[in-house]
Amino acid sequence: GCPGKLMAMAGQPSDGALWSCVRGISGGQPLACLCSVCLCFGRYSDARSWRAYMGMRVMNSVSNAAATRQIRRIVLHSQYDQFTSDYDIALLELSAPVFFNELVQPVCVPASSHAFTSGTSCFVTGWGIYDTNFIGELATLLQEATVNIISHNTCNKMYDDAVTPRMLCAGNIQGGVDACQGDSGGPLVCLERGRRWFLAGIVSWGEGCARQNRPGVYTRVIKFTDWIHQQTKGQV
Ligand code: 4AZ
Repeated sequence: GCPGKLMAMAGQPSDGALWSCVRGISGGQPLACLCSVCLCFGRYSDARSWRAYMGMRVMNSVSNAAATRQIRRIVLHSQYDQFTSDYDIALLELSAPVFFNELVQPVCVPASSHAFTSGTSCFVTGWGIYDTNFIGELATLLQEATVNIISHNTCNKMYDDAVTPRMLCAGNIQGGVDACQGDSGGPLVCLERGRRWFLAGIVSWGEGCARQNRPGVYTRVIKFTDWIHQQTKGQV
């Protein structure tokens, strides 16, 4: 699981994830604060009905969360398309800063010029369906899977050109490893230069789960770097 791998960085305030990245804090696998619009915030867009629970490993064990915050603001991407899943991203602004510790860590937002190389092994985490033989069965403990970045061209061939420039594919061409239903909105993170964790993608869609030639499709975060900075106006 992800939290157990995190390195301790006690007491650093989160007044800027980029600040933290610059300082090289991201030593472990973090939880992402970006979310996909899919199923989530379009239908339930009232910020008052949401909470952010951080540093959790057991699903829904909210009383064990390392930190809890109310949500001040939800920013949906205005170009989100529910039919194609294009622009599948939303931002949640926390009501108050959080202090980083061994369970709560920031993740770097990649520069828009950042290239996540095809073939690189990255990690996706979530409490979604973990066995396609038990459809509907969610995980109790946070799960982590290793998935490889797949080139845009290769992926578009497998998906009949449904993969837009705002999407990034990762998985295992042979099948067997993937994100699945319930993982949506979760982070696809890559350790770059053995040093810092970057948010390469956000779980978005795929044809089934873990099928051969049907890799997971993620929101391509580098396409939203400028949008993220605009929406957060230097707060991040
Ligand atoms: C979903 O429905 C979903 N195999 C998420 C990820 C994938 C497929 C479906 C990728 O939330």
